[in-house]
Amino acid sequence: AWEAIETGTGNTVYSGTVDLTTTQSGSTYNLTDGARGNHKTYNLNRGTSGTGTLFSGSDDVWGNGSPSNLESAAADAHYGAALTWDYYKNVHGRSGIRGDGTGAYSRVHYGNNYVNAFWSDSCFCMTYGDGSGNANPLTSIDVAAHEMTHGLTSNTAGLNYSGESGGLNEATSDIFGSTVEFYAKNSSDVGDYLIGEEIDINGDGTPLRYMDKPSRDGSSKDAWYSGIGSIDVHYSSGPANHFFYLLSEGSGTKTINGVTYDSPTSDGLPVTGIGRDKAEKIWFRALTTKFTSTTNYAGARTGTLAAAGELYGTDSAEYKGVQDAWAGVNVGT
Ligand code: ASN
Ligand code: ZN
Ligand code: CA
Repeated sequence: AWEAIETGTGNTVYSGTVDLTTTQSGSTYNLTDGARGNHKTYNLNRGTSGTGTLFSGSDDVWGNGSPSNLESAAADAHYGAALTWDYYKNVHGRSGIRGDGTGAYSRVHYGNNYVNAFWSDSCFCMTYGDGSGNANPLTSIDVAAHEMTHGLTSNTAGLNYSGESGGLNEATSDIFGSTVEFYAKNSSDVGDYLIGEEIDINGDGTPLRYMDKPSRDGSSKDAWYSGIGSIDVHYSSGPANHFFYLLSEGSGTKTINGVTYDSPTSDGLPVTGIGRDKAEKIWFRALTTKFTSTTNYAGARTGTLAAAGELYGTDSAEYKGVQDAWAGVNVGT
C-alpha cells in the first residue's frame, strides 16, 4: 500500500484541538509521525508489556478531549512528542533523541490506575499511565517532554540516575519539560515553571514540582547541601531547577503568563535573569558537551560556566548570571 504524510486533528485532554502529523496507508490513518522519525503512538489498553496496537482508524481525527475516549490521551502523547522533537530540532539543532533522525515511540493507557509516566532506554520509548481512576492520563506537554528528555540525557551526558548526578538528570528533564511547554505556545498551554500542573496528581490542583522555589512541594530542596546526593532524585533535582529559574528570570517576585513566582536565593543576594532563551542554550550545551555520567553539582557549575563562556564570553552578563545563579543555590560559594 502507498503511504502519505498527513495532517490530522487531535482533540487532546490537555492542549485543546491541535494538528497531529500522521500517516495514511491505503484507506487507513495511523498515529505514525512521518515528519519526525516515524514516531508512533500505541494503545496498551491497560496492558503492561509489548506495544499493544498502533492507533489507527478510517478518519484522521483523534479523540474528543475526554480521557474516556482512548484516542484523547493518545493525541496528547503524539502532540507532546512532536513538540519535543521540534523544540530540540529548531532550538538546539538536534534531530531526535540520538541526533540521527531516529524516532522513538509512545505507549498510552499503561496498566490500571497507574499514576506515573516513564522513559525506558531498553524500548527507546515513553509510557504513560491513566492516573487515578483512569481519569487523569499523565500526558501533558511538560510530562511528555520530561520523559523524552530522559532519552536525550541517556544518549548524551548519561548522568547516572542516583546521587547528585541523578538529581541533575531529573532536573534536566524538568528544565526541558518546562522550556518545551513555553515553546508550544498554544492557547491551552502558555508555559510555566511548574511541572505537572495539568495532570492534578495531588488531587488538589497543585503541580508536582515548582522551579522558582522547589521546597514549595514539601520535599524538594532549594539549595545544595552536603548529603543531598542521598535523597530521592526527584527532590535532589531542586537546586538545579532553582538555578535554571534564577538564571532565566532572576530572583524575587515575577508574574509570567498569569503565574506568580517568588524565587529566593540561599545567599540572600539578588540574581539578574538572562532570559530563558539563553539559559536553555547554556544548559543544553553543558548537557551535551560538558556533563558526564558522574557529574555532580560542582561539576554542573563548572560545565555550565564553560558552556556560557563559549557561547557568550567569560566577561559577559550571561557568564556572571551563571555564577550568581549557582551562588543563589549554594553551589560554588
Ligand atoms: N516519572 C518518573 C520520572 O520520569 C518515573 C520514574 O521515577 N521512573 O522520573
Ligand atoms: Zn524523570
Ligand atoms: Ca508546566
